[in-house]
Amino acid sequence: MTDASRHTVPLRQTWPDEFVARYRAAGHWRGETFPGFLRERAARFADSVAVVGGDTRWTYAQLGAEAERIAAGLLASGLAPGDRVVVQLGNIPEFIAVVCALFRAQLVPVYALPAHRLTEVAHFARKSEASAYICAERYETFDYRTLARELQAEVPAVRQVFVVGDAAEFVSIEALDGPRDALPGDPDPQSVAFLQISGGSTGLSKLIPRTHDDYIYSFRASNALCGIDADSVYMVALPAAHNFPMSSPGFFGALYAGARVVLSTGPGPDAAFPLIARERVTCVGLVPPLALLWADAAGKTAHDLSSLQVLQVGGAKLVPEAARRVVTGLGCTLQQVFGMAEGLVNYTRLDDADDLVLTTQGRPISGDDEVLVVDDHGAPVAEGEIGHLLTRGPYTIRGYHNDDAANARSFTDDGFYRTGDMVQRLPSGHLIVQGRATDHINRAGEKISAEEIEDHMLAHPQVFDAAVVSIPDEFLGERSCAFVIPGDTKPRPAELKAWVRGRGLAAFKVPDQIVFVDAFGTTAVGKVSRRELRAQLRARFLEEQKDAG
Ligand code: OOB
Repeated sequence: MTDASRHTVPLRQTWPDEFVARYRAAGHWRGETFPGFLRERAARFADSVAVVGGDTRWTYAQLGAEAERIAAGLLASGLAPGDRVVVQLGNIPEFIAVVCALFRAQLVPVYALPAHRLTEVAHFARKSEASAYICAERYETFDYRTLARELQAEVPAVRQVFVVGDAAEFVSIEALDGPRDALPGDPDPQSVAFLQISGGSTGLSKLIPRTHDDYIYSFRASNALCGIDADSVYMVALPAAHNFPMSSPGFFGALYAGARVVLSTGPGPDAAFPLIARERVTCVGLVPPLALLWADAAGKTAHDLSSLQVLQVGGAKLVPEAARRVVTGLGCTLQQVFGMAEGLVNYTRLDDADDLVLTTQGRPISGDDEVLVVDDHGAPVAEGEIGHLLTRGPYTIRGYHNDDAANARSFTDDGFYRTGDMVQRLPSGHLIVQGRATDHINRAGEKISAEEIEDHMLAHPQVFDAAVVSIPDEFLGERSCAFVIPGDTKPRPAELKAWVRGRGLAAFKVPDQIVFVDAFGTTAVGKVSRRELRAQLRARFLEEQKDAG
């Protein structure tokens, strides 16, 4: 069956012809594809260790064979090239094998994080028109087979479920097999390889179609900037489905280089340090709160961390003082990473002067990354002033999947992506992130849309109105606080938190704090936007705290 007949919305990510020509001529887009490069590495690095996780240790040849078996099995079980498959797996080797298999079969992964629950997973499945769901029997004590049943009840188009581990009534990934000659050839390098999930600054997460050419460029170029080669050992400590540990340089960068990927099931020192010592890990990416935790624990641990060369920190702002603590605590090279699943990634360079590394979030990967810093009306700000960051380039999308409203909002007429971030640009091109223009909470790198959580809270019968804002938090960077005007009877905070969780959402979206207020008390004349309202509530709250403290 062709893609067109199974799906109402085709997968597409296109750049105007002149940009395609430019990115090709510059050597950014080389016509490489995921199945193409993975097959080549399986042969070239056959006996090198590719993936380590739990009790598993796969060489490149073994990873390649696993991917072929699973790919053939998925097609034999009725999936067809072009079908979209929601993948929700934790940091286990099977995650990598499954994703490589999907590429091999020209099936399109849609990445969910392990923390996502029914509401989110169902949204991804609907929006992508997914035909299948792949999960693990269990990860961090949660049984995903239960979620699979609920998902199929809610989105019947998800006809098949494949499970790593005990599959119950579903199909076991371990048992999959099929004829290798049914596997397709290599895809068009400009076709969409997968759908990544956006941080979701307004409402629900959007789906981000990334092409083979553009994504491979992003991690090939990242390898050079992060010092990754065949001798590197790259650790995935953050959730592997996130863009940062996937491609900046991530496990794909590592596999591209013939390096070793080590999966840590937990991001904390307890799980990661013994693995670093055992596998001689050279590079790892963390969010700021974890980096601080690691820096603190490094001074007390008996594990040998001397192999660590580069510690990358990104996903949320690392303030200079925290950066200093990280450098002192871990004694390796710090690299700040400011990226987004939509594309643009900035790195401090490994040989940048200390003050740039400590105080900036780096500069773009590519000479062809166009960066504009503009005022509220879209006019460029003066050099060094703070403004909105807009960008377009060889690995930044031109549009979301199946979302006209978001596309109208998030892209300019000439194809720049409105990142929502407020930045300052130094003459060297380095960017300092100074905040953002959109109302989301960046909770230790997890992005939470204020609007999405307000919607769920408003559905509670005893909530008259709710506004969710970010509050600075010493450990998380930001935490979420919901201001609630109760209805006739005031619910207990714990009840409201349980309510949000009960709506089938990731636990990180449950408000950290709930503050009841009688009214939002907007003194401004006339209609106040939600954005202004949130800003007022946040300001008043912080003021009151200052007075109290
Ligand atoms: C990464 O990707 P997303 O899609 O989860 O979130 C993107 C947003 C950015 O627009 C920015 O608001 C924030 O996360 N952010 C940072 C930051 N890195 C990301 N804010 C301040 N300082 C930083 N270093 O988070 C992501 C994707 C690829 C690589 C690294 C991070």
